[in-house]
Amino acid sequence: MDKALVSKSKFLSLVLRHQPALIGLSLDANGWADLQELVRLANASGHDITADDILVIVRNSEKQRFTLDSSGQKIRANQGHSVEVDLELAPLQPPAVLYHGTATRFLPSIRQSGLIKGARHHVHLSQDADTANAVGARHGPPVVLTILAEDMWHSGCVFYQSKNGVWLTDHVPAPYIEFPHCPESD
Ligand code: HQG
Repeated sequence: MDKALVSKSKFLSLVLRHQPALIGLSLDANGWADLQELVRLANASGHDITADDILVIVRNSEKQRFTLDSSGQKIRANQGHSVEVDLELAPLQPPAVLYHGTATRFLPSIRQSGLIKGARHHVHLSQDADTANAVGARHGPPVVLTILAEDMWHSGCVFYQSKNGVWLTDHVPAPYIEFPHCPESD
C-alpha cells in the first residue's frame, strides 16, 4: 500500500477500534460500522477517504485488519479494540506455545505481573516468533517471550483467535512465560 493508504488505514484503526466518536460514528454491539456512513462522517470531519480506498485497504492490508460483512455494507476491525465490542469469537485450544513480542524495558514489570491487556480487550499473542519480534519492535528494542499456551489452556485459561490469526487471551500469568536468557532481559 502507498503512504497515503497506510495513513488512511491507521485512521480506520483509530475510529473502528478506539475512537468512533472522533467523527461521530457509532459501532454496533459487534463492532460493525456502516461503510457509507463512515465515509460521510470521515469526510465531514476533514478526513479524505473514499469507499474505494476502504475496499483497497480491506483487501490489501497485510495483517487483514478489517472485514466487510456478507452484504459488503458494513466494516469492522478484526481485533485490537479498546472500545467495548463483542467480536463473537469462539474459544479455541491454542498450540503448545505462542509468542509475545515486547520491549526489553517492560520486562521487570512483566516478570512481576505477567502480561496484562492494558487498554485493549485481550493480551495479543503470535503464532510465530518473527511476527512477535516485529510487534515488540514497535515499542523499542524487542524481546520475544515464549508463552506456555497449552499449559494455560489445561489450567482453564480461555483463548480465542481473531479472524486475522492473532491469538487472544485475558492475562498471561508470569509462571507461563519463558524469558530468554540474555543480558538485556535482566
Ligand atoms: C506490554 C498490533 C509492562 C506489552 C500488533 C506491549 C498486535 C506490559 C504493551 C497488536 C505488561 C502493550 C497489539 C506488564 C504487557 N508490564 N508492560 N505487566 N504486560 N505489557 O500495543 O501486544 O498493527 O497494546 O508487552 O500486531 O504490542 O495494530 O499491545 O508491549 O497484534 O493491527 O504493553 O497491535 O496490531 O502494547 O500489540 P499494545 P501489543 P496492529
